Order: sequence, then structure tokens, then C-alpha cells
Amino acid sequence: MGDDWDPESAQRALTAVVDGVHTLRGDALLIAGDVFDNARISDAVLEFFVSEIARAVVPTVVLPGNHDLFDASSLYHRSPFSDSPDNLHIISGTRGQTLTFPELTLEIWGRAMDSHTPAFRPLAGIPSKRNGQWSVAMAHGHFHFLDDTEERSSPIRPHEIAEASCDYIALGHWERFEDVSQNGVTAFYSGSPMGASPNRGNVAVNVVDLDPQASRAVVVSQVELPMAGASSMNLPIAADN
Ligand SMILES: [Mn+2]
Repeated sequence: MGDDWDPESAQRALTAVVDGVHTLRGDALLIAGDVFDNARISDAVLEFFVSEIARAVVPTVVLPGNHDLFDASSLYHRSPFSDSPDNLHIISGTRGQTLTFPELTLEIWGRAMDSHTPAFRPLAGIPSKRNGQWSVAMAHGHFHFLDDTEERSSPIRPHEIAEASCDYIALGHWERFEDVSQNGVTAFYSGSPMGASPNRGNVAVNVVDLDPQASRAVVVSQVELPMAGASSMNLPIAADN
């Protein structure tokens, strides 16, 4: 949100995601970083975001990413967040932080990014012990496939996912949907809502079902949701530039 390219569509995309929480009867909403484009965006954008999250009602966890770092000049320190709704939880621990939601028997761990460098490891410090609850991690960074030897900022290595002691890892940073599960640990990029949907006028989100009764306890599916007011008239079309 708050980019120069198409800020209005980004707002409608957020509205579609929040509507989707209700239509899909979600228990929690996880936003895995870069929901905001940069630290200079206006308070009006932040106020819109906060009001939409209030409308979501369910616990909503926001992990800062490289576009919305949790550093000294972070937008998360600004006034729209000082009186934010009870259901909005911003991960602020730059060495890792666990949030607990007893009503959902759910724990969510994440590490807020304070600098986007090769030294920042999004999954470093993840707890090694579980607490008898659903355990979800959030991480914002670049997954290194085995043949990817480039040094990147905020790297996530396959073995870090394979060794993680949790039911699900919600990943952010990539625009696209991607399954990077390792050794039985389920980990997906959702992609950005607009970037991950193949259909103009829709957004795409990952729906994660945690069900102890099911044959597979963790089931992830990509679901498309309509953006209100979307039409080919007001969606960006490839233009001269
Ligand atoms: Mn990013």
C-alpha cells in the first residue's frame, strides 16, 4: 500500500482480503511483510489500513518486511498505530517474538526486520520447543533453492525450514505463490494479493487449515477473492513508459 504506481487498487485489494476473512470464516489474518511500500507514505494510508484491520475483527498479525522495516524511523511508530484496534498485533521483536492466542490454541512467532542485509536471518531464533499448541512462524525473506548460491539479503535456507519446530511457516517477500515446504514442514509464500492472482480484478490469498481431525493436519490452498469495483476500466493496462 502507498506505492506511487496504483495506490487505489492496493486499498481495494486490502478491502477484498478483509472481506475474505469474513466470507471464508477465517480465525486469524497473517500479513507476512511489505504491506506498506515505504516509510514515507501518508498517515491517511496508515489510518485506512488500521480501520480495515478493525473491520477484520479476528486477530491480525503483521510482520514488518524490508519495505516497512521495524527500525528507529519505522512507520509502525507513527500515530495511526498508537491507538490501534485490539485485534491488530505488530511483531516488533527484532530478535524474535512469540504471540499467543489461547482462544485459538495458537502461537505465532516472527522476527521483525530492522535491516535488509545478508546478516539478517528471518528464521534465526525460532523456538526449538513446542508448547502443545498450534505453532506458526512468519518470516520475510528470500528462500534459497539448493542451486541458488548468490548472496542475498534476508536469506532463508532449506535446512532452516526443514528443522523448524512448527506446523506452518507463512513467508513473505516474493510476489508469487510458491510452496517451499521441506522435510514435512509446510512453508508457503502467499505472494502479494494482487501479484499472486492470475486474474485481473481478483486478489489471491493463502488459506491455511489447521485441523487435528483431518488426515493431513495442515492444508494450504490458494484462494481468489473478488476486488470490489474492479473492472478493466480502472485496472492498470500495459502503457507506454
Ligand atoms: Mn520484501
